[in-house]
Amino acid sequence: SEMPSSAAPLARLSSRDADFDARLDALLAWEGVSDAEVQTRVDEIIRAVRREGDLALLDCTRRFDRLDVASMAELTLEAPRLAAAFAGLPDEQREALEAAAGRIEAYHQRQRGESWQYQEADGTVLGQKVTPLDRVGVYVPGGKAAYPSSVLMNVIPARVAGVGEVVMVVPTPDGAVNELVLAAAHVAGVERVFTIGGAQAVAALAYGTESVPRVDKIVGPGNIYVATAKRAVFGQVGIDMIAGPSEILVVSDGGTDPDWLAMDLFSQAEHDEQAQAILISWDRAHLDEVEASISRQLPGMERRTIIEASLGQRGALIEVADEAEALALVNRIAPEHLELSVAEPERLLDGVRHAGAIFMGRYTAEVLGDYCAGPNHVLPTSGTARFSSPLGVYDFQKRSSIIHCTAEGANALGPIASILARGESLTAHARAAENRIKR
Ligand code: HSO
Ligand code: ZN
Repeated sequence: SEMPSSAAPLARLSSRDADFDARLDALLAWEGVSDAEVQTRVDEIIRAVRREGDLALLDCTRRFDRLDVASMAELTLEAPRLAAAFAGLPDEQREALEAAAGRIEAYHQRQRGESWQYQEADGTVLGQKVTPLDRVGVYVPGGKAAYPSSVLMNVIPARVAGVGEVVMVVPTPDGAVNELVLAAAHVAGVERVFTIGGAQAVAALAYGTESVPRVDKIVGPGNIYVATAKRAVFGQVGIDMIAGPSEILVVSDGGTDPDWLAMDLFSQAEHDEQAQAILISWDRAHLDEVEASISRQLPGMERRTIIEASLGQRGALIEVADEAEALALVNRIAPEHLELSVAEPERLLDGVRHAGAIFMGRYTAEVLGDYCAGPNHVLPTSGTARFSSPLGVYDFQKRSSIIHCTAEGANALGPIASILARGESLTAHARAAENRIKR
């Protein structure tokens, strides 16, 4: 059947509609990636990499990336090659990358967790020692979803945490290298890049091969093979969260230019067909204006087909009764990005409990946070802002607890430990504690 060109570009909902809850739930529904067939293939690839190391990597790269090389040396890029990629960029791109990296670093410096200690009355010193991970692997997708900005966002917090070595993997299908990605790796301080991808790259980072060093944590987005492989190696190494499609939720009081809001919605929608862009307002005439602006601006967009699919499947303009209802909806959706496009965003902020990143006021377009404001753009999606946080320095640090008992401290704690140990029938525990009780 043919779609009339005047068809609404996205759904209109009102909180007064009888079927509002059901429609909203349908709109928000997102099934995480899991596919039995992909799982099987990923398990095979992981097994091959564990067994054959570099040979398996070369074989997978030949099969999946159509890139036939004789050794891993040809798939390894060292610091001078990354520096050359940076040097080869136009001035304006070099300056923009450095400006963004500077702001991102300054913001993340404030996230550094510090070690601490305190003393109990019995003289025992207790503390927490913070240490960075030794080595981290950053996955960067190839092809159309290769974002240099994501290189900065994944690598800089690791560097600020003090991670010893950051290695990057990025597939180069048919040998096509993305110079901007390599330049961003240089700016962010990546030591080495391997031009491998997919489940094989994840397996190599998790277990190590002759040429790829084993890392302690793997971060960065990827397709279903990469996500499935990350889940499979979790436990062997740490992983970051597994991101769903990108989302934006805008709350507008009606005072922001509808053309600005339409473009803010487009800016998330253009990421991919599954991306979600939603606008909430209590001003119906304003929603009409935004809808008209969307229809007017859409035909001129380069990524029109993607935006159209995204808005058509998962986008919505939602009318609510008032500010309080808007806030309740925000917390129910727990969006990745929240734009408070209102006159007094500070007043609404108090009521926001669940959101990955909050963009305050009419001038704070999400795009500024995506690239250069300073905070991280790797954020919890699909409602996971209920329980998780933006990628940060804390994701690359771990904590060890410190206990230092004096003789007096051991004497005070000994009886307590002994009683609890005997309650668990663990007599060696009990006697180890009792040995240190003064007679
Ligand atoms: N909006 C994306 C990040 C990004 N935008 C990268 C442009 N490039 C995260 O949801
Ligand atoms: Zn974006």
